[in-house]
Amino acid sequence: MRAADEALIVIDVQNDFCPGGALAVTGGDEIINPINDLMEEFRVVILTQDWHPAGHSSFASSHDGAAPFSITQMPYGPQVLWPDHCVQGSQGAAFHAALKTDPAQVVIRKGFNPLVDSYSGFFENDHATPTGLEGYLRTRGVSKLTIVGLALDYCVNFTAVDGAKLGFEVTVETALCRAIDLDGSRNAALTGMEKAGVRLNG
Ligand code: VGL
Ligand code: ZN
Repeated sequence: MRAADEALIVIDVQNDFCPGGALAVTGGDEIINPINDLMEEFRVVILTQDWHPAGHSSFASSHDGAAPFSITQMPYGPQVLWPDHCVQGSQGAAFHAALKTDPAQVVIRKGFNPLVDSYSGFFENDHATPTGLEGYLRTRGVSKLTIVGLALDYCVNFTAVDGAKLGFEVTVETALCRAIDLDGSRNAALTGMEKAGVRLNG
């Protein structure tokens, strides 16, 4: 069993990010069984869930003529426009049926603000609006984070870098993540995480 100050954060293991989903990540379902096993080692287990209202501003379909995976400028900076995914209450937004959700004490939903995307479990993409995750972790006495899940180059990456910036000791188990890999985003994320002081394991 891990120490009481260690938390496992499982990022976005949802149907839409697994094969057959609206924003499928190659091999996204391969990491589920090992994540289930890893959850048993941790006293503090948190799941995140991408949770967008229909018509969310991060969807290409909300921007006239925009192609999925193109980039637009939002008031808070550049934003990739995604296929519609993880719409609140949809089957695509549900956790993959193979993921054991029972060991988790809390689910952090993110991306629910219609005008702002949220990759990180800690802050919306304005890098300012908190989700409450930091307070939850601190009040439970957590100082070390292990992060796994989908996608390595977006939500895992942003959560890990924000966690390190906030002063947590962060490890990403790369074998328990899969990437979207848009224009080299996987390598860029690995480099960025290392620069931020995130430990990459596996
Ligand atoms: C994610 C793109 C859009 C993720 C979420 O979970 O990495 N990526 N929404
Ligand atoms: Zn999303």
